Amino acid sequence: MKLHVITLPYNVHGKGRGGASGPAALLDAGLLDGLAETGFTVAGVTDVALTAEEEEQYGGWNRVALGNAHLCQAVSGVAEDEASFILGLLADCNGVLGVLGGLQQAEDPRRPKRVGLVYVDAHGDYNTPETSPSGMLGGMPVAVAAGKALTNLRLASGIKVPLQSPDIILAGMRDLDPPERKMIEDDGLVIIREHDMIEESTAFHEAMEYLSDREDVIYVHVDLDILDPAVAPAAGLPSPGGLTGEQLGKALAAMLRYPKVRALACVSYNSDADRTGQTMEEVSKAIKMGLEALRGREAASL
Ligand SMILES: [Mn+2]
Repeated sequence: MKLHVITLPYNVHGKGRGGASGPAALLDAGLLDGLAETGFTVAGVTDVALTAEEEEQYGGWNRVALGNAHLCQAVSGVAEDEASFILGLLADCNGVLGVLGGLQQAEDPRRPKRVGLVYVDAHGDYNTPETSPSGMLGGMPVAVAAGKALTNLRLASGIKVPLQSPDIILAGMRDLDPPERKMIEDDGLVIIREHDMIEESTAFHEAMEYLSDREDVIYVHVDLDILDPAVAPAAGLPSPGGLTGEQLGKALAAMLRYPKVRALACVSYNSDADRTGQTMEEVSKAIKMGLEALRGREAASL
């Protein structure tokens, strides 16, 4: 299995701050060295970068679109190689758009692939500008991917065909805004609950099998605020409750055993706020445990 790492160190605030500090910090701490020891070939690391001209453009939301356009290019280039697996280390949840776009466009942009999304997050991120209580763009990307808002951002990110409700699984969410909850229910999104993830329940596997039957390729997106802030305080938008790094790693491994899963991204690790390094430890553990499953997958396909 050839592992390609793609980083996106930009958020609405610019480069390398807050969650955008996480990708480089994880790599600097030797995340990949650890992976190589477990038998992976790390085929390359691509750091998504805006051009000098783009860096000067104003507007955080605009920068998110520019970053996602580059991310889409990077992902589609790698995804063309069937033997590749993408590990994304992204500033925040808005990066879901560029990864989906890249997977959709891989090989032949004129014939978009059917892409399924497993969205692991304490939140639903299914707000639109009209429903959002906070107005934060980071609370909207799933709704954007589904074509419910911000069409230009979606198209800039390379998602030509919006995801349909059955293409989306929301996993582990524990903190929803009321209008968001209503929209999730109205649209009938598939939900994997936290205990289903921990226990790898029948509901968990039914949802993964359904997606595997339906899609060409599946992307597992992880907002690290799925972790319990008691064990990982420097991840995303902390919300009480959630998983340990070990529980997340085990759940990710169970997801990655499904062969259609071709990409995993972890987002919103705020290295700047991780003074003790405790969050880094939990995050690294989860990523390594998750990727372990790819080894079994490779053995099974021989
Ligand atoms: Mn999120």
